[in-house]
Amino acid sequence: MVSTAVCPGSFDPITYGHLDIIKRGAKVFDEVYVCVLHNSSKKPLFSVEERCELIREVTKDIPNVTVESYDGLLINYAKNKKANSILRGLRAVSDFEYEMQGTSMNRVLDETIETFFMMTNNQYSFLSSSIVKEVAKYEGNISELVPEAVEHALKKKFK
Ligand code: COD
Repeated sequence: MVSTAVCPGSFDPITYGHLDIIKRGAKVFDEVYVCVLHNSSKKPLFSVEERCELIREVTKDIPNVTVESYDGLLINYAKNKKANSILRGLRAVSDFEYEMQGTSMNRVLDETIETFFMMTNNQYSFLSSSIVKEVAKYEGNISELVPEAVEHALKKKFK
């Protein structure tokens, strides 16, 4: 059986923390669909198309990764792709409650799709898209936090 995972998120924008999870996921699963979805509690800086383009750019060397967006429920996207897994990253205890709620909801919607969590790489445990945007806004150095293409895109946004 082919193992197919969806790696969902807002990715506004993608950081080295996200990229680390995607790269490690691509070693574990046969196929990984990175999907940009709407998080109703967030107001994005980048459009869905911009976010997808940036993810495509920084994952272009990983052959089993496909980047798409979906306007709807994550679980429906996963079913459309015949994915048997959802892959999420965990940074700290603070992530746990949110992940627990989302995972339980998704299981109610479809109990056949399992959610897997990968612990963050220690190096990126503090890293979030929000913190990157804040540092970029005030012209701080973000070169250690995001790939070059994302750094350029952020600089352009805040010019
Ligand atoms: N290290 C490791 N992992 C990280 C790091 C880091 N430094 N930074 C982020 N991550 C992980 C996050 O823990 C998460 O697993 C993933 O990367 C994506 O993170 P974000 O912040 O870009 O994405 P979220 O959490 O906003 O994504 C939420 C969804 C958009 C997936 C969710 O809202 C959703 O499923 N929306 C569609 C509607 C739906 O189906 N709702 C019902 C289910 S909740």
